[in-house]
Amino acid sequence: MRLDVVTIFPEYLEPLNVSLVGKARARGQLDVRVHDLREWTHDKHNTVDDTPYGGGPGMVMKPEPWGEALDAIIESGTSGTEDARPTIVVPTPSGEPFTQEIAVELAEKPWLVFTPARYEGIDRRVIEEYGDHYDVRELSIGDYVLAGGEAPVLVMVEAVARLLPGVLGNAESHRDDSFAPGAMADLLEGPVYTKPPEWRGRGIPDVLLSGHHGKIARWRRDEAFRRTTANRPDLIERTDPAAFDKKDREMLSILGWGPGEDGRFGRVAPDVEE
Ligand code: 6GU
Repeated sequence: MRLDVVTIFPEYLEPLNVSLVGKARARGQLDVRVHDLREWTHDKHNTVDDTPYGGGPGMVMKPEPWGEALDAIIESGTSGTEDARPTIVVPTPSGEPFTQEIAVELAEKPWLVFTPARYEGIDRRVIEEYGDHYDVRELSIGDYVLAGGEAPVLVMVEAVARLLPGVLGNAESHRDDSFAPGAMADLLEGPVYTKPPEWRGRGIPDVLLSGHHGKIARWRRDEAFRRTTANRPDLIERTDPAAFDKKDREMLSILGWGPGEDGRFGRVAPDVEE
């Protein structure tokens, strides 16, 4: 997969040299190119922003440098044939929420171009212009406001890169990811433990030492229900109740959850402490 990032802070993307993404690059599984937007300015001060039409606070990123940058990068991707078209990812707090499902979709693309902006964002005409010719995805990483899209790019690239074949080492490892699409239910993963068996007087749950794989799997699922009901009740509420077996329903009942009028599960008793 090829990844291009256009930014006025190339050094902000240094973490792409580290850890999982850095190793994928070193192995040739990822071709990452970080570009300085100011290379496509022509004035003495390398201006990338200007005041907003209509007034108001802050500055808006000018369309011309983005247009020249994107044209040059797209042109560098060979002939302009159908499959040489990148997907353009525009990080913005006004975008569609970035989810595991979108990470899976993006991981199937051969080429992503990220356009992290500073200030109040990029002149709308840039998104419209490239949206007419390319797949443009405006994505937000959550309900809070950051000073720029660079940190969101790091987030999205890591979420996508770990899904690429051969990057994580163990293909099985994705299957149980919380939020894995098509999972039986969207459950958060429960607690994990390793050696030593006792630390500061704290042991580990006996079942994990039992060697009984069936009981261990059941315990893990029960713990997943504990965590999910406590931290993300919305994930249980939106799950098709057909995904819950008899043992799931028993656990949910212990946690104070049961089916409502429509069969979907909701809290029917006061919250149970973790
Ligand atoms: Cl993608 N950008 C900025 N600036 N803030 C955000 C965001 C993106 N997602 C959540 N907050």
